[in-house]
Amino acid sequence: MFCVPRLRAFSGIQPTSNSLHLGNYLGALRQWVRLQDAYDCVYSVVDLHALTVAPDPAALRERVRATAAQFLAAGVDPDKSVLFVQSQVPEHTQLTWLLNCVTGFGEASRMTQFKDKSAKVGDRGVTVGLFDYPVLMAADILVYDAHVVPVGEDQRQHVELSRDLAIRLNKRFGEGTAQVPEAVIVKAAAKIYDLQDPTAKMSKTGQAAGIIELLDDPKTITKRIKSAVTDSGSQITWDPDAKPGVANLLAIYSALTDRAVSQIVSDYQGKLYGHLKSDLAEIVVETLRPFRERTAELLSDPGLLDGILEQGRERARAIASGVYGRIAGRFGLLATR
Ligand code: AQP
Repeated sequence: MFCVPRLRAFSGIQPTSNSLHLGNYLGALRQWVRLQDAYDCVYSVVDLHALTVAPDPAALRERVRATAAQFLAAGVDPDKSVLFVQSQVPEHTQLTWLLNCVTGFGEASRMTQFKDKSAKVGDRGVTVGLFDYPVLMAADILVYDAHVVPVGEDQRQHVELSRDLAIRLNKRFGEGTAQVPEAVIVKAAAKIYDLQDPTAKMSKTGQAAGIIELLDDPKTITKRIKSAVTDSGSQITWDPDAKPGVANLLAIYSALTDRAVSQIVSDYQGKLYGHLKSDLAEIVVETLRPFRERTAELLSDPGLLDGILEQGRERARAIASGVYGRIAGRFGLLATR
């Protein structure tokens, strides 16, 4: 009997806040959990990426552990998936240098997230690290020979760059140098928007009132949803262009209940925005209640969390060192042993 090897998935989330938000959950984390039965999954707290926004060191240490606990609470299973902290696997930065040397400056300059983020921090805060972020992300993916990368829409361009670089390596150094990855983006939850500005994506570094944090208490969640910006008129209809606020609430509702938007719209015929908001608040609160409790449990047992991350580090290194050695060898670098 033939045993078909499973494909590999890689993804990561930055520890840039104490709590992840609903966009991270619906756009990424929930897909991660669903992929675990079909793929060999490698998931990372990408702390090196978080350095691009100059975090306070004590806060960063705490957030790395809090982010890992939230991965587990969402359902990442360390017996099935590799869960580790990026900076503990040095091959990520080693491969970044090799990739820097095949990435065009113009190519890196076209990354829209760099343009958005650098506009936010202004000239004095823009670092080479922020500019190089997509190349580090390409190294994260290629160093595991990942076939698929489950992410939200905002990361599509970065995964495209990873593909381009893998194809380039294969052309330059021969087929089999790098695995060409593909983004996995679930359309319905690909982009969750800010509750106060439904034209901007919900982001950890956005205004508090526009975000639903996964660790928020029920009162805060209810307040945020009830004060979400809705649009003129009172009819509940799906019209992302004319009614982006209502469309965002409907998208969240649909993603959390696995019901089609059209069904939800028809249930709310003749009802007001207030009804939709109250029901959605309850759905979000009840979905997140067990998540919040499990995260607190995990954070109260540091030994357990450290053990999981240590085991993940060893498993991640076992893969990354082999792949890095292969790619570095094709570049002409001498083997380290
Ligand atoms: N609003 C969103 N809707 C859907 N998916 C989203 N993701 C982020 N925001 C949304 C997905 O979550 C994963 C982790 O993202 P990240 O934290 O590593 O970086 P990010 O995309 O820059 O997320 P944030 O929240 O905006 O962080 P900050 O404010 O720190 O930059 C990715 O798969 C992303 O697509």
